[in-house]
Amino acid sequence: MKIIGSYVSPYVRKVLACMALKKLVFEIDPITPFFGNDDFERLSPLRRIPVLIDDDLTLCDSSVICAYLDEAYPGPPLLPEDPKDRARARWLEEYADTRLGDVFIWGLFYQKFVHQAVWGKPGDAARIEQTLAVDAPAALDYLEGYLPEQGWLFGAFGLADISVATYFRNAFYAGFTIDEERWPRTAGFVARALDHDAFARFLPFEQTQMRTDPKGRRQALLAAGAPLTSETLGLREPRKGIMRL
Ligand SMILES: N[C@@H](CCC(=O)N[C@@H](CS)C(=O)NCC(=O)O)C(=O)O
Repeated sequence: MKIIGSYVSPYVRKVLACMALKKLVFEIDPITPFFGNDDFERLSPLRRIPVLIDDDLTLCDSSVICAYLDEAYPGPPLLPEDPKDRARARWLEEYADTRLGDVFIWGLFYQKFVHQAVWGKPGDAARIEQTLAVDAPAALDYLEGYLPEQGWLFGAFGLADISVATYFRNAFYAGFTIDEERWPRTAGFVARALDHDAFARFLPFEQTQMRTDPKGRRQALLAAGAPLTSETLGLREPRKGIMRL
């Protein structure tokens, strides 16, 4: 199996954590979506990561990919068994991918980090302010009512836990901290989840990816032991995405 997408993307991290739970072996082309070439665009018409290639199947979208992995491969199920809990888990996945993605990735990580790194210009300061003052606290208020004080959302560690936690790694990269007095459950849950081996095992590759520039990145990742594909769909210059930019 092949994954296309950077270790630092929360959506890629979500898929990799699910693959780790299922003990699936894969190769990865860890490109940032803005640097994808024409072949990348043929595989991912929205120019987004992650993409999964499994033999003759090419899939986009982390939720579609995780659902496929759960149905096609043995190992621990990613969703709980009870239909109501399954529905709750799917809702949390959707809430995380849509709202936490918007707040912490587009409102914060992208503005504070990616914008400068990819386009050479600072991000939108007003959007960062709105995120920190209004959007992030509202999201944390919502999560605080949902997340467990101990353990995981639905018994075993699974897709819902992964989906919520993954956005916070990027939020932390962008300097965000969770106020433990105001949101104790969320702070505890996120720390526990990001510590889980399904996330922790990829951290060295994330850190390597973050501290190297695109030119030396593949070499550095190979040296760190990342299972890279032999070919890359990456370009040297970025292209505008089609969804938002
Ligand atoms: N719904 C998609 C969202 C994926 C997504 O937005 N990925 C970001 C990277 S973190 C991306 O590729 N952005 C490029 C763009 O939107 O132009 C999923 O769950 O996979």
